[in-house]
Amino acid sequence: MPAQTPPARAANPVLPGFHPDPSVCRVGDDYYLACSSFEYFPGIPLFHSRDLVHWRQIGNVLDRSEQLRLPASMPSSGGIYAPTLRHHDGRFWLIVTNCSEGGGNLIVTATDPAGPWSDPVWAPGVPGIDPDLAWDEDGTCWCTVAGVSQVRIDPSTGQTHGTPHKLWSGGPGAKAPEAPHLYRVGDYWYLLIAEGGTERGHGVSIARGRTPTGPFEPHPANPILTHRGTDHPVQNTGHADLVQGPDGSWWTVLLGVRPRGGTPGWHVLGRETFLAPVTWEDDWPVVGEVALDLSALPWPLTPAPVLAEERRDDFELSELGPAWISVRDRPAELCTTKERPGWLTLRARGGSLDEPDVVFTGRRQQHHTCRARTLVDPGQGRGGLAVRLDERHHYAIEASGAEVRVIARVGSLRTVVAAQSVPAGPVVLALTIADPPSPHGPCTGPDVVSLGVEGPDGTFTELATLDGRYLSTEVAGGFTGRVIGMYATAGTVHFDWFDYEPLDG
Ligand code: 6LW
Repeated sequence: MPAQTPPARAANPVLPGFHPDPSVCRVGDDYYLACSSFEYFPGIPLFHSRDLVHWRQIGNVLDRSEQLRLPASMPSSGGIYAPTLRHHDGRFWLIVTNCSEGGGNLIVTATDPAGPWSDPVWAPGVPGIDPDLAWDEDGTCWCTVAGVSQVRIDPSTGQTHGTPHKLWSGGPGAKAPEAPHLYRVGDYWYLLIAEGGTERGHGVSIARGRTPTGPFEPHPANPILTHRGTDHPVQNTGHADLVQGPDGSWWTVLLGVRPRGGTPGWHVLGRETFLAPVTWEDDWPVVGEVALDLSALPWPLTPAPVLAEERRDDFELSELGPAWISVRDRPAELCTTKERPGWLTLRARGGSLDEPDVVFTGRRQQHHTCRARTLVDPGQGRGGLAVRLDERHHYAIEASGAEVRVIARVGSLRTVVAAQSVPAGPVVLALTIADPPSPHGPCTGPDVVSLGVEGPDGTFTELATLDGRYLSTEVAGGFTGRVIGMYATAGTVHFDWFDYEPLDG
């Protein structure tokens, strides 16, 4: 099938799909951005841009097992939370929390953000999640964490000095003061935080002081950004990081979600990265609208062509591209393009999609409507194509021998929804995610997921269509979003190609 190359977007979200907790830094004309990755390996997708709108993934920060171990004991939505990415003294610094057994706060560095990144330096004295690094004028580095508290740190060793001290906890009684970032702008140090929790109450608040250690005076009208209680199509806005645009104007990256359907609204793509303008009044930042259209930015846009391999992977290369992510780990003996050239080989280790040790490799669902297909040769094994939110929430179409089956897992319920005989051998498995049928009402879900097989002439035979709400964060909980990919649950399963086609109009 020819690769689709739709025109470049100048739209928010600038990173659609499961790309939460953005942290951004500028080095000359270049921008770099990192996101959380939770239970997926490799961890922390890293993006480059020249215009803050068009981002290309140039790697993953934690792409070696020595850097990132995510044990089976770690639940989904554990793992890698909320990095801070900064450039200081000629190097990139990234601090992040690995919320899993044997984890903690860690710092990695690189001279080239595309990698390699260093092995982690652990910082056991850092007293919480969502760590930030900021250097003051004399080179002292301050690490500020959710809560909000702060400790002096030597980021090259992870050694903290002194006792952590409380800085500011947002508005009185505010839930979850977190995601702190500390900046020097003009005569003030600004402490930017998220508060209200990462759900509909999410918001951004700010305080300022004369030194990086405070005392901090809160903005009189906090939060400076929230969509709580509004009918804005972008909800849960919060977890922001500030940056200057190519023209010196100020901007923020932040996370938001796009709920769809009736009440209460379901978001299925995870928390996405948005861009919004910032102006300054009385030495306080004022966040402008989180607009869905960014075409009128005050600097030239530099759209990157959509690469064919972003839509379709023929598995011709010896390494998988950076957008492919696996659940918890990706040992070469279980996931490789080297065993059968031109194919992705997945070797099951026993676990099904219901288990933490499933062998699964996929990509984020980034469009509300889309189609994904793969040509699978199950051999003597069993494997297929799945939309995954976590172990307890996924839909799959699976091939084994001369049969394909659609399996739905929702919470504690797991059922084979449909089965059909097919000629033994390679078969094209397909799924389409579409708008829910009209008419819409208060109980209408966000979308529908159809799963089936494609014949040699391209005809799609649907085996089942399932309500997408059960693969939403509002149902499943957690911090991630849908990932669509291939898996093996028994034996060795080969995939000749995988394609992903956006259908959003
Ligand atoms: C993260 C926190 C948050 O640690 O969600 O929205 C948590 N903000 O800052 C998980 O991403």
